[in-house]
Amino acid sequence: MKLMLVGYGNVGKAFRKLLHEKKVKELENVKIAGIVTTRGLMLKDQEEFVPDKKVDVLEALDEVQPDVVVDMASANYKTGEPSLSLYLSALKRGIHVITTNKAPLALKYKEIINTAISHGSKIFFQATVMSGTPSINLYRILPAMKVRKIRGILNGTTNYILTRMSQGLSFNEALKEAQELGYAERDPTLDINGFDAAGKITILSNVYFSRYISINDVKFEGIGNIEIGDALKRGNKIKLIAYADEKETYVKPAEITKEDFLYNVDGVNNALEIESDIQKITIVGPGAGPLNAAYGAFSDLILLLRGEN
Ligand code: 80F
Repeated sequence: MKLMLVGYGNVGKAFRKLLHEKKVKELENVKIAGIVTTRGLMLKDQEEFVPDKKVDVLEALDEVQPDVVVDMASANYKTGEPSLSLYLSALKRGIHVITTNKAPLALKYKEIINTAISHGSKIFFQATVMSGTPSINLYRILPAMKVRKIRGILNGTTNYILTRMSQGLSFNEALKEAQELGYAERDPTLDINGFDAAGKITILSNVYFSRYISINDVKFEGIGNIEIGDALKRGNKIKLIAYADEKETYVKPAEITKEDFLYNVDGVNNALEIESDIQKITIVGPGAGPLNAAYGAFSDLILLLRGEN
């Protein structure tokens, strides 16, 4: 089975490493046949990226003819391109797609899913929400549950910044740390202004409520001018909260009291609270980080090879 990796930054490199280091039986016949970035296509599987051809992602698809595309390229929330065209083209040819890139799904979820269904191909996207902490893939194992609402912390960078600010760092110092740790988007304003969390709650709404909304339907605020001092004096914390039910979807900062389970979700951790007709489920784990995001895609690859839908 041939893989084509798209994007070879923090997450792409961690994914390649996992693929080589984890000795998993399902992966015995899997190989990387190409890696494509803005710099071109490399047809070898080696750590140092040295492009063999100056082609874009669609040309690379023709050149490599993979069985699976693993998209770990930066998010383009304006158009979703070039990843959006890549997914549609791949899925139409029966090539499966695994992605950590939220933008195409946050913009054109319905089109992508319907293309996959009508061509018998699959798209897996656990890493787009909470990285390697199951959120999308959690839904697979909750059959027939009627979800009423979901609420959580879905951006690692902003939660890390808010936590470090409560420990005395300035906003800029905390952001710098988050960037050094590989949590932030290439353009960190996507984290700070709430866009990344809005993309994630859009994807979750589509999965958990079959709503087929786009990020353009979601109201969001970020933490750009956040003041946390007063909340801290009251013994509370500010968190960037994402919320969705069957009618409403939003992201905004909120003051959280000690009684709320989200109060103790600090640093790069993210959390999701799912309320349903059967029970309430909460899940907490790292929401960002190169290894964590790569693991989301890696676990998807194994599920795909096991024949999961
Ligand atoms: P990084 O900027 O390191 O690498 C991006 C790569 O994409 C580069 O190799 C670049 O050349 C390539 N690329 C960009 N445009 C391209 C194009 N048109 N054609 C081909 N290649 C192109 O980015 P990361 O950190 O490696 O992230 C990669 C993707 O994973 C992005 O879509 C992220 O949104 C996504 N992701 C990253 C996470 C992380 O922790 C986490 C999950 C998904 O919660 C948070 O704080 C979030 N900021 C992170 S969530 N790094």
